[in-house]
Amino acid sequence: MTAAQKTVIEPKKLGLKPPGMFKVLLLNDDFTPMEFVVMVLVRYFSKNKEQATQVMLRVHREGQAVCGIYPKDVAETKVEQVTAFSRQNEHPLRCVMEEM
Ligand code: TYC
Repeated sequence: MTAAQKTVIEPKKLGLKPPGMFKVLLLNDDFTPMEFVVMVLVRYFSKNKEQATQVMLRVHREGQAVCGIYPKDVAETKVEQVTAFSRQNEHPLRCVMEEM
C-alpha cells in the first residue's frame, strides 16, 4: 500500500468525539400542582423562586421548557432525581433529556 492509500480512521470511530451536552426538560401535564414544579426547579435546577416561576409558566403554556444543560451523567441524574421525587409525592410530572 502506498502512503496515499493508507486508511484514515475518523475521529468518531476512535471514540474521540467530544462528549455531548444534554438539555433537561420538564413536560406539562394537567395534574402536577404549579407550586410543586416551582419547588422542583428551585431544588434540582438551582433557580430562585422568580426564575423557577418563569420556567414553570413556560412549561404550562408551551408544553415544555428547558430547565438546564448538562453533561450526560449529570443530566441522567437530574432526570432520575426529579422523577423519583415526583413519584414519591404522587405527581405524574415528566422530566426528560435530549442530546443537543
Ligand atoms: N399544568 C399544571 C397545572 O395547571 C402545572 C404544570 C406546570 C405541570 C409545569 C407540569 O411541568 C409542569 N397544575
